[in-house]
Amino acid sequence: MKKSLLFLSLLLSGTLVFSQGEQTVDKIKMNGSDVSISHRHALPDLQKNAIEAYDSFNKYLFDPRRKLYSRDTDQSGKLAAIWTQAIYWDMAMNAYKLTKERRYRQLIEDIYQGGSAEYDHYNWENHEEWFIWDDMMWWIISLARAYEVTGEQKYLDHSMKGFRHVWEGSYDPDEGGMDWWWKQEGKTACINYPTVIAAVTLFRITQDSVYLEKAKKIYDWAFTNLFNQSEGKVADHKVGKNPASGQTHVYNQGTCIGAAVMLFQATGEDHYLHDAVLAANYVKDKMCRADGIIPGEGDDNPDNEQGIYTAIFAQYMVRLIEDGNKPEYIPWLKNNIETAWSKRDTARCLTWKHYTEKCPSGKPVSSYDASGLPALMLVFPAENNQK
Ligand code: 7K2
Repeated sequence: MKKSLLFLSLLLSGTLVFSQGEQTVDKIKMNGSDVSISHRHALPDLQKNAIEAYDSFNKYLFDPRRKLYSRDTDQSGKLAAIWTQAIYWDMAMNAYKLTKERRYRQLIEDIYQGGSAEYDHYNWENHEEWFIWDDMMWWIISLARAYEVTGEQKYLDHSMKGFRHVWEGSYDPDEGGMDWWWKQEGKTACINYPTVIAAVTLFRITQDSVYLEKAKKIYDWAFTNLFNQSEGKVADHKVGKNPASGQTHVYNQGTCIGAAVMLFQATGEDHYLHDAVLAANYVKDKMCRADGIIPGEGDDNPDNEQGIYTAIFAQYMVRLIEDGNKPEYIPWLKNNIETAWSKRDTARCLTWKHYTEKCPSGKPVSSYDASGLPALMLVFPAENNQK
C-alpha cells in the first residue's frame, strides 16, 4: 500500500481492504460515504512481459480506424481473416482479465464494433459474409465469452442467435456431428469441438440444459469419430463413411482439450479430464520437437493462417492446467515462452511462430504468426497461482 494511501486510511475510520482479481481495492469512508480506491498489484515479470508483448502486437497489427486486426505489419490495408479476429478478441479479454485496465475494456468494445461494421452486424444469415460454419462458431464462442467478462447483453444476444443458426444448418440429426460447410461434404474437428465449447459456455451463462445436452452429443460424436482414444490424437476430419483422416493440428488438439475440460467442469465426470490429458500429452510428446517447443505450423506465406493455431492451443491448454488442476504442464509452457521471448525482434518487440529462430527485424510479420506467443503469455498462470 502506498504511503499516502496508508496515511489516508489511518486518518479515516472504517477502512476495509479486499482483493478483486488482480486488483486491491481499498474501501474507505470519506465524509460519511463509501469511496473505493483501487491500485493494481505489481505484476510478476512474466506477466509484465506479456503486456509488453501484447501492446506491441496491438501497436503493429491493430487497425484503430477499422477496429480490427491487419493481416500483417506491412500496412497493405488487408485485414486478417474473419475468424482469426475472434481469436484476437479473446486476447483482449485475457489482457483485461489480467490487468483490469480500462483501456483493454475499451478494446473489447472496439473490436466488437469493428466486427459489427465489417461483418454485416453479426447477421448470421448473410452467407456471403459468414461463409463457413466454423468461422461463425469462433465468433459465437468469443461473443459468449465477452458477455461473461463484461456482462454486455448485446454480446450474448448475438452469440445465442448465432449458435441457433449454426446448429440448425450444420448439425446432422441422422449421423450426428456438425458439418463444416454447406458446399462440401465432411465434418471437421474445427467445427465440432468449438461447438462444444460454445455450447458449454452458453450453458454456464444461461443454465439452460439444452446447451449442455448439445455439447455432450457433439463431444460424443467427436470422441467416437475423430479422437484416437488410446493416443489422444485428434483427426482433422471425417467425410461420409470414410475413416477419419487429415493432418493433426495443435488447434484441434487445443479445442479438444478445451471441450473436454469444460465438460469435466460442467458435469464432474472424470473421463472428460482423462481425454484432455491424453490430448495434451499427444501434443507434448508427439507433436513438439524433442526440446518441447510447440511447432509453428504452415509455410511463411502471409496468407497462411496456421500460425494462429498455437494461440488457440494456449487458450485451452491453460484451462487444463487451471480448471483441471494439472500444474505439471507449466514448466513445458514456460520453456516455450522463455525460448520464443528470447528470440523476439527487440526493435518492435514482436515474436513469430518459429520459437527457436530470431523473429526478423524490419520484415513483415503476419498477425497469425505474431499472435501465438502473446496469447500464451497472457493466459500463463501467475507465479502465485502455480502449485
Ligand atoms: O480443411 C479445413 C480444416 O479441416 C483444416 O484443419 C484446416 C487446416 O484447413 C481447412 S479450414 C481453414 C480455416 C477456415 N476456418 C476457420 C478455421 O477453423 C480453419 O482452420 O488449416
